[in-house]
Amino acid sequence: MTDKANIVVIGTGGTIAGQGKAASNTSAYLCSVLGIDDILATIPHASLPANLRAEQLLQTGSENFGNAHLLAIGQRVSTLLMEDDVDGIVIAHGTDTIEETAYFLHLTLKSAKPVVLVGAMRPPSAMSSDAALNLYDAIAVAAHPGSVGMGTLVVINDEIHTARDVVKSSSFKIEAFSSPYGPLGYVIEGRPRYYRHPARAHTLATPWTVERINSLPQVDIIYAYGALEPALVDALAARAQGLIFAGTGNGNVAAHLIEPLREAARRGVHVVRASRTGSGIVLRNGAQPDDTYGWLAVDDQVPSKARILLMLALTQARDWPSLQAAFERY
Ligand code: DAS
Repeated sequence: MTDKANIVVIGTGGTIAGQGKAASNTSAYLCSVLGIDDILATIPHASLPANLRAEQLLQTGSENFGNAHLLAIGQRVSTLLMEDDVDGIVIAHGTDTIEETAYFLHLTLKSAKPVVLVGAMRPPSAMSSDAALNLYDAIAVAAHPGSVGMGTLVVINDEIHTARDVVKSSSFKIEAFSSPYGPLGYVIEGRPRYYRHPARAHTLATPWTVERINSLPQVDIIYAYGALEPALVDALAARAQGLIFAGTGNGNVAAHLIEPLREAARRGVHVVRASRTGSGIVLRNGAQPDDTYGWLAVDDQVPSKARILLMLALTQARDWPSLQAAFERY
């Protein structure tokens, strides 16, 4: 027996499990090659405040993750969190869609125990790889009492981010992740320091429980540009239950796309006005009369995570006031 926290570290692939031919390969390398035991062997266990148990759940780049992957990760994490001798979970994950998996878990896990996602921008084989330090920090955060009740966290580049806000905003830099309102805290010398709490409802305070979700509805994202043709909107509206329209600026919709999107809404497709800018608010009835057109407005969420939220909201509600309330509450 020790007084260290018991942390399960789950491997799913990504750059943190990658390998290049040479130490100079910081961008050209194979992803998802190393097993979670190999990655854990690169960090000093003795100085960690945790007993570790490793588990390889997946071994693939996160760009391949569909809804079934989200559900598989969520259900496994949820099962582990119910074990009395598990105090927290770390998930080593590809960075491309880490924010989507993290937000899904943030909204559907029913536990206050810490769940921390971690990735790396350079594989362990590269010079100045961030893999080992990020993993070490993530375990330290999962083992820290201050992380209890914070929802799902993403730890990378010395920073602790809430799953709700964090986005990948660079394709190659070590400082690839940012939150529009800043991180919740930092990790220094393996010690987490918190400065803020997540303001929006998560985990125990949401109506969604991952074990009760068998499948997720089809929600697609449309990226706006001036020459976007109505045929693309029509094609997606024919198959989707929800459409996130990543409009220009503050959720603007080109004049020739208004009628196709109104028609989609008339046919029961839930259309959400969002922004392709990557940050900021899209205000209901601001740039467009959403009440008149039967559309929803995203508040401040980015399109990729608005998709996660709308899928979950649609598992329980179809009326626009409930769906709009979800964007303002979570
Ligand atoms: N292949 C990408 C992924 O798995 C890259 C990465 O992990 O950074 O998301």
